[in-house]
Parts: sequence; structure tokens; C-alpha cells
Amino acid sequence: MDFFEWARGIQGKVLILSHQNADLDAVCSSIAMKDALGAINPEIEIVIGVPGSISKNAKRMVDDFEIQINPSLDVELLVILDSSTLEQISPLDGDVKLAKHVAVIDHHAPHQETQEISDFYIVDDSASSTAELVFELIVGAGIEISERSRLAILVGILADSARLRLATSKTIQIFARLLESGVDYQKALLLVELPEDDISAKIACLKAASRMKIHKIDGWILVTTKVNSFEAKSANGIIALGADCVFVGSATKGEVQISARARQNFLKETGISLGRDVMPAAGESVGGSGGGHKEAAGVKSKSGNLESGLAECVKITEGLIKRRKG
Ligand SMILES: [Mn+2]
Repeated sequence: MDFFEWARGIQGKVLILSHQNADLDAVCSSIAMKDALGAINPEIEIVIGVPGSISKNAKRMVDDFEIQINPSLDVELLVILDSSTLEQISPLDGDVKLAKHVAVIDHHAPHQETQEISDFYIVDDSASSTAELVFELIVGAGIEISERSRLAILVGILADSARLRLATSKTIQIFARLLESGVDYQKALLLVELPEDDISAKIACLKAASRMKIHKIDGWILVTTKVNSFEAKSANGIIALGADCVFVGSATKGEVQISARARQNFLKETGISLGRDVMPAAGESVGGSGGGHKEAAGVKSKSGNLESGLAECVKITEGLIKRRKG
């Protein structure tokens, strides 16, 4: 049965949850999902929730009253969006068993732990964004898309496809349909622009650069470094400086996080996917989990050792480069 067809029968409360520090794709998909579920089932209570926090620019998509930070997972239906591992929805990861039914809709590499707990597992890692997947589900079910959802989906796609740089022909088709429906494109572009970086983000990036360790492997440049926060932003910065692949780690309050990024030509020539081949294994090695996309992925662990986690990332990547060569 199709997801929305099934969801018509839901009687109790619905919670739409995305990942920690929910980004534009996560929040925009949540908005579209909420409006679509509300359209087919006006009687039920539907809540958008985020674990821990919401990112600065995603916050501009919703009114404060519409978002619940760390909501209760004791619901009839839990819809998990834009998250491939339970670690990504921590600190609520232990509460998923409170939900009667679980649906996962995501565009990261599939992960067994979320697959195992879900009644609906709609995952396509070739999609540019979760927003794109949610759009297809809504249209497929013949549900009318609200005006704010059309804008939200456009924003979600723009954000996660890196302004369409990672778009597929399907992305462009959906994009065109949304523009034809009258979405304000200039408004969408403004919403995607990040707010002015604060000074702590700039300092984190510069510190990440000053602490770089360079590993030359068969002509490729791998970099590892450490920061206290802004791992992803620092990783993007180091790729811009010239690294082929980078792992930026942080260890704060006993929690280890590693953000990985790589250049397209490195991934193409080595056949490596960070989200599939490197980060899940690296996550396990530090007692946590990892996943993500081919070119952007991460690890989270509540206990592990950062130093050995970063060493493992390099070791795994090196093994994959050599295997390919051998
Ligand atoms: Mn996403």
C-alpha cells in the first residue's frame, strides 16, 4: 500500500521528526509532510519536531510555535525525515519504541537500524533531497500541495542539491513543475542564502585549517583535523583549500563527531562513497554510527575516541584507494 493511502487510516497523533540541528531540507520536508497529512486527515494532531536544535536558516521557514524541540515520541505515527541512522535523532533515539508505527523517508544511504524499525521505508539515495522524495509521494497520492509547501519543497531542493549542482533530470523536472505552479523563485533563493557567518564559525574554520594533518596517498591528498564545532563548515573550507578528501572531528562533552567531504573527481576515480564505504565502518570503530551521502557524510558516537576515529577514517579510505589500484 502506498504511504499516504495507509496514513488516511491513522487515528492518533503524528510526529514528523528530522535530524539534530535540522537543516533546510529536513524542515522543509517536514512542512510539506505536515500539510499533506493534514489535507487527508484534518482531524488528527500533527506535530513537527526536531531533536536537540534547529539550524539558523531552517528556523526562518517556520514559526516558533510550530516546532517542538525534543518532542515526545509516544505517538501513533512517527515519520522520520532526512535521517538515515538513529544516532542522527539522538537524544530521542532510545524513544523510537514508544511510537506505534514508524515511517522513514530519506535520501541518504540506506541503514539497517532504521529499516528494521519502520513500517514504511522509503529511501532513495539518488534523490537530491528529502524534499524531492516527499514531493513525489504527495503528487503520487493525488494530494493537493499547499502554497507554503511548494515554496518549502523548492527551498529544500535548492539547499540540498547545492543550488542544483547535484540535481538529476528528475530534480529539474520537479523544479520546473514548482516554478510553473507560481512559486516565488526569488523568495526561495533568499531563504536559501545563509545568514552572515558568526565569528565563532569563522574561527573554527581557520583553526581547522591551522591544525591540518596531510596524508598523501597514491597522489591523493587526505586531510584530518580537529575543531570544537562547525565540523561541516570547516570540512567544506578545507576542500576549497585543495584537499581531495577531508575528515574534521570534534570531541565535546564526551561526544565524538566527524564530518567528511570529498571532491567529485576523487570519488569518481576511486569508486568510493563516503556515506556507504567509509563512515559506517568508521562509526562502528568508535562505538557509534556513520552514514550520509557519497560526497558528504558523518560519524557520531557518544563514547569513542576522536584520535582513533580520525585514524580509522584515513585507514579505511587508504584501503579502498589501494584496493582499487591493486
Ligand atoms: Mn537532506
